[in-house]
Amino acid sequence: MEFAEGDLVTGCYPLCAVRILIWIISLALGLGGVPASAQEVSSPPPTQPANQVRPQAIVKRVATVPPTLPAVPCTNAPGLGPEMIVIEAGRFVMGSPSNEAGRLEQEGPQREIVVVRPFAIARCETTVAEFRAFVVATGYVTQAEAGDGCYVVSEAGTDIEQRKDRHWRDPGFPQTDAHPVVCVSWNDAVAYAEWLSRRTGQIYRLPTEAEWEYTARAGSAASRFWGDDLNAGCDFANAADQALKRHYPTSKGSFATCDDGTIYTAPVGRFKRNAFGLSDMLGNVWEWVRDCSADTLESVPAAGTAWEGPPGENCAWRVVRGGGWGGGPEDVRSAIRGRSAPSVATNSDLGFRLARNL
Ligand SMILES: [Ca+2]
Ligand SMILES: [Ca+2]
Repeated sequence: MEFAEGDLVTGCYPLCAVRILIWIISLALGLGGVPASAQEVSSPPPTQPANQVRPQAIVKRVATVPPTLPAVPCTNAPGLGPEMIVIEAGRFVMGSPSNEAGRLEQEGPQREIVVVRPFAIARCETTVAEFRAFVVATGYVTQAEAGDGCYVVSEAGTDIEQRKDRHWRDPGFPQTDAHPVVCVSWNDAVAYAEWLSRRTGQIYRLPTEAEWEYTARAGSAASRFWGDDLNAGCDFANAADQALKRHYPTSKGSFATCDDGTIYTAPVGRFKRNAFGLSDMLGNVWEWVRDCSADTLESVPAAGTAWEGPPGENCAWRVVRGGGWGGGPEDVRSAIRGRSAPSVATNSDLGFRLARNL
């Protein structure tokens, strides 16, 4: 799978449901992973201005050696901030080795990253209910609604199409309050984070790309937190699987041979968690991160902060991570890197989760 610089598409083995840019760069050798821990906790601030609400308390998590944890539904409370896990500072190897199956060249060269600052990250993807609370409170109109709509899967499941009548309220498949919000742009996600920050007095934001991969790996150097076998992933991630294949029998492309029971999005927290206790880091929906899109990992700051692009230039692309329900299971890996324009490339398998400063 190769796409020339400037092409807007694809990642889209089965359904072309995510429009990402693929770049071609040099290969790199593997370095191995360095596990780190998720730990302790902080609480909401001791004082709270009168016009702010108190966010949900952060849940204590302790690092575990087993690579996965049982599934636990998220208890995200709309308007109060998501359930979050504190991640301690630590180091890890970012990117994929040159022999990783499904690897894209922008996933290298592998870099040792030291995440200098502890932070908290949402245990689950942002839900429809949470996003609705923002819209109700502010009257916010997403860029898909204000513009030309969301990119969704065509009826045959063989292509994607932008439809003006598709947006986060109706992406073309059933979405309850517990499902991850989709069809939101990077700008929409940032607007949501800024609103929640104002409302709670905490600093909510998108995770940096390094923070995202650090927490997605949760100490694992394998391509996925459960190992390397995509066909063994149906307990851990909602990806393109046999349920999707049955629904779109004429669709070409690769599907996991297992059945995760979900055609489109799944309610957040339904699948087994990684060792840091996080749900759906891989699969379900792709997730926006803060960073401007760097062609290689060489540009990613070694301290785990965000790369904001070349000085003095506007950032034309923002990074998306983790794969989703409609993309190929090859994309459901800790190192996968896609990118999309921050304002227009909303998609029915693209959402986000928040991080929070401590
Ligand atoms: Ca699925
Ligand atoms: Ca995800």
